[in-house]
Formats: sequence, C-alpha cells, structure tokens
Amino acid sequence: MPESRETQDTQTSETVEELKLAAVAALDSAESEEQLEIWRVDFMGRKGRLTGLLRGLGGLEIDERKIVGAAANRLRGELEVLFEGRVSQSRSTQTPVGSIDITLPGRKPSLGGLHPSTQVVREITQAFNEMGFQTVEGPEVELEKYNFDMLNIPASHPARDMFDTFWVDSDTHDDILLRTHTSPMQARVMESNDPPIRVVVPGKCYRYESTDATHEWQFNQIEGLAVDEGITFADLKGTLYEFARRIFGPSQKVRFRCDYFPFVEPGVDMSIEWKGDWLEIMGAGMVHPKVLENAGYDSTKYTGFAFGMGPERISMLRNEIADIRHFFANDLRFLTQF
Ligand code: YSA
Repeated sequence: MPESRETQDTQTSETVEELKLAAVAALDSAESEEQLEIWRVDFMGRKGRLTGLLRGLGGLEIDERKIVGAAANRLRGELEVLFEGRVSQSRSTQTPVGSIDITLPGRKPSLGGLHPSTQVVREITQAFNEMGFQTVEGPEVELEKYNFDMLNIPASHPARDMFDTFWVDSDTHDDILLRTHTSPMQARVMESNDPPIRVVVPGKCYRYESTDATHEWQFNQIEGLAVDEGITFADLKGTLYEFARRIFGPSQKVRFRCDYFPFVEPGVDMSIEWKGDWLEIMGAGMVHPKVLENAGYDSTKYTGFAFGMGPERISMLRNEIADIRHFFANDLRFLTQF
C-alpha cells in the first residue's frame, strides 16, 4: 500500500541519514592518519557499518531495496570523497620528521620577474642617473594647475586639445585629473627647489583616447629637466645623444626636428634611425621663460632644457613588439619573455 511504503521509505532512509551523520561527525573528529584509518575500517571496511547496512537490504521489499540501496550507494560515494579529502589535508599539514624523502631531487621555486615596462623604465632612468640626473616621482592624480596652467597651457589654449584628459569627479573640486604627461613634475620640482636642477621623472600617465597598436590609455613617460645658469640647446643635444648611445648602441643615429609644445621654446622632437626609417621617440626643448617664471625663477638668469619620452615605445622598438597593448594585457605568455 502506498501509505505503508512511504512510512517504510522514510524509516529506512533515516537510517542511511543517521549513518551519514555519525560517519561525518566521526570523520571530523579524527585527528591523525591512524584515527582516519580506524574510521575507514569502522564505516567503510568489509565488516563496517555501511557494508552492514547494505547487507541488510536483502530483508527489504524490492521497491524499498531499490530506494535504500541507491541512498546507501550515494552515501558511499560521498564518504569516499570526504575521506580522501581528510587524508590529503592531513598529509599536507603534517610533515612528521622522518617522513621527508631526502632522495627526491630539489625543486626550483618559481620566482616572479619585473614587468617589461619597469625594466625599460629602470634602464633609462639609470642611464640618466649616471649622467648626473636624480630620479624623482610625483602624483598620478594631479591638479589642472600643474598639468596645464603652470606649463603655459591656460584653459583657453588650443594646445589643451592635444591632451584627451580623464577628469576626476569630485563634489568640491573641478580641477582634478589623471595626469596626461609627466611634465607637471617640472613645475612641482622647480616650485620647491632652487637651481641647479637635474631630474628625471618616470611614471604613469593617462589619456582618454582610443587604443591602437601604438596608443594605450595608460602608459609610462620619463620626463627630464635640467635648469641652471648658462644651459644651452647644445647641452640638450649632447645629453640626448648620450642617452641614445647608452640605450640603443654606440653607432645610433638621431635626428632633431622642430616641434611645438607650449612649455618649450624652441621645441623639437627627437627621432632615431630604425631599420632604414626615422622613428620619433620623444618631445623636447628649451624650457619656456614663462614656465620658469611661473615657478618663481628669474628667466633672465636661468635657462633649462626638458624632454619627455614613452618607454613602452622604446621597448617596442628594441624588442620588436608589434602592439603596445601587450604591456597591460597581463598575459603571462608575453610577460615571461622578458
Ligand atoms: C615635450 C617637451 C618637453 O620639454 C618635455 C616633455 C615633452 C613631452 C610632452 N609632455 C608630451 O607628453 N608629448 S607627447 O604627447 O608627444 O608624448 C611623449 C611621448 O609619450 C610620445 O613620444 C610617446 O612615446 C608617449 N606617448 C604619448 N601618448 C601615448 C604614448 N605612449 C603610449 N600611448 C599613448 N597614448
């Protein structure tokens, strides 16, 4: 009868359930491999409690036998998994003295490495350090004043269009942005130091622009600034020739062409000869007198030169990397090649 079978099913599956509760509790309290083995024999062994339950199935009606048998077999599977888990947990947490196999060969621990951007940034800054430039760093979240105004780029200046800027939402300020270049550090360094100045400034920059093989929305730049009495354009060229020699090799040809940046006068870009072509690697020039004056320097007494380059682009040239987006895609197949 349906009613009595239902009652019987409930009773027998409760028995499986009771066994499950007892087995799980006993497994939880087993504290050593010996106790785990005792548990295995008690519950899963040939004369264990689960085997006893399965043997008792013979006395049940065929329908009941099917139901309880299926539940008991499911329980066997579950208990086997739990047991294996506890055994491997116990082996991984306990390394009893004497159980170490000293004949096993040593394994090399896997070490991380420096990101390719970090590598090229360090190489370039070190080259300038050896030429007497000190490395300084500055904020990536910057004030409009330093990123633009103090660099002779007032709000109305069309040169602001050169920089696609990420502005930072703030209830109290509308003048905070992610720096579009490392040049704001020219103003910050001059504002808080007297000449002579010779610094290089590596760091991340951000531009709200579409990405392609040579443009990322985040990238590094390395800024350079030298200010002193009597600094001329010859010092700029000599320093950058020496940089190219150190980074690209002794016979590297370079080319300077006129370029425009509001914070220099005159302004140039520098290209290197690469596989029969000229490739631009940085902007540079003599620091504009207004930029010197904005920082409180006497522009009749002091002159200076400055430059800004993209280290990822330089790494791309030297390592034949076709797409700048590899640098920040976080793919180990790329990163581990450096
Ligand atoms: C110019 C004169 C100075 O006296 C000092 C600095 C400068 C450079 C100026 N601040 C500037 O940012 N110029 S730039 O827009 O031409 O960028 C300089 C370098 O940064 C580029 O040559 C390029 O190597 C890199 N760069 C610019 N936008 C990039 C980028 N790299 C990757 N992705 C981008 N979206």
